[in-house]
Amino acid sequence: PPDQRTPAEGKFPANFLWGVATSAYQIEGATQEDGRGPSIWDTYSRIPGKVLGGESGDVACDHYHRWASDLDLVAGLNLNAYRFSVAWPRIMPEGTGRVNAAGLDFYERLVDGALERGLQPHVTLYHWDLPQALQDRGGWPHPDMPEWFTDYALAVYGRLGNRVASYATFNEPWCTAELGYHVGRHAPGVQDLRASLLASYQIQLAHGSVIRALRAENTRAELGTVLNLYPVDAASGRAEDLHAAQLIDEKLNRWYLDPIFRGRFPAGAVADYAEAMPEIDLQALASAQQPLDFLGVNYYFRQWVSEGGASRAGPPSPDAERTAMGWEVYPEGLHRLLTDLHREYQAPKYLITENGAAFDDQWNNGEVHDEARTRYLQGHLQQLHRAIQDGVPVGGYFAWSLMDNYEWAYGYSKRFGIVHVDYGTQQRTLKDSAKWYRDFVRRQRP
Ligand code: PNW
Repeated sequence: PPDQRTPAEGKFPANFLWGVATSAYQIEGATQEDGRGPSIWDTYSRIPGKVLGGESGDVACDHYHRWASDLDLVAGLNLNAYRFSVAWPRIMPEGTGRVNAAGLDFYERLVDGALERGLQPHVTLYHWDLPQALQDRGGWPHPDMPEWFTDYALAVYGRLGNRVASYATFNEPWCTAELGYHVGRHAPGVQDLRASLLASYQIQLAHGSVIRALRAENTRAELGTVLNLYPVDAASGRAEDLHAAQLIDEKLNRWYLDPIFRGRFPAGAVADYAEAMPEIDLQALASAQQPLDFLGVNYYFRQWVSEGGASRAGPPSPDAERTAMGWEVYPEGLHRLLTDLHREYQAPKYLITENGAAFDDQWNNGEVHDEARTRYLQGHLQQLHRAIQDGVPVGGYFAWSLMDNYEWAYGYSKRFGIVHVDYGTQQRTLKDSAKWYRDFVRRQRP
């Protein structure tokens, strides 16, 4: 790999967490094993036309069988933390009631395996794989979801307990509500704004309920949640564009931040949604505001907004570098996002729970020279360092992702890994970006 030690490479705090992130459905495979029940992604991926190439997570990276060597890979990168998610359908195949011990066994092996290798386990309780049985009863808009989710969370906590360093309730609830229940580009594929607003409301209550339930257990693990957040820019200085940008900021960012930090939805978005708003008790959102130990931030790109709405493409800088997803590469956005966020909400701590990029990698004789991804990581780490220097309490960074995996509606066509996966043989190959990250972390850690 090219020499990457920049003169600007600063020192991160001594106890900083260096990790990689994954999620269950995207890597595990083994969807029929050890009593796992079906999830909404097993169902959705089989609907013709929904997922590119009709691909599913049936096999994915076969991580369910390769977890031990995958943890070796993580440890080999000099990291000290690993973020993964627990699949609800493995723990409760019917969504509620009966607990499947074999499912808990798997995550217990994974947690102990991580600890043995010096990796702090960071668990996400919900990363989009809802048990199909619960979707059959209505899914996230259902008023009993907070209670069902809490039962599930307590089953996970009951087994993994304080061996886990942190529990996040949700990964990117915007994606669940908006992509899953409004535009229908994610499972369960519903297209109904009212249902999506109701889903986001029940998710907030479910978050609050789980945090309260785990606090009542006197857990020593840190508790938080994970949001996908974006700096928002108006496409021009026109009043219409500025107004549209403000509204998008409320619908995308603050719709998820305000309930957990202030116990309410942002007023501008509520007013704009008026016609579609379901009959809900907005006062009850107060219960979503529970003291958190950390906020997980997933940062990928910024939103450019004009009167017509948001677009990830963005008119004003057509020359900006883009990833294979079409997402603008904008490292300064991470500094901007964190400093703005901290000014507004003052979370006690932030974890960068995801940051990374898909590029069209070329595997060649056991090497992948992914210079663009290496530059991406380096640029974002530099901006993260600046944010810390400017006083934002960031405790860790998790690159998305450990390895190429099932990129939802894009199937296996988009590769976010710092480790390459050959899906024919399941062979793992460190890309240059993984080697760069490994060496960077080595220079950081004592
Ligand atoms: C996140 N968007 O998803 C997820 O947490 C990961 O599971 C996923 O693989 C990763 O980012 C890369 O996509 C997102 O449209 C999906 O803005 C969509 C968006 C953002 C994040």
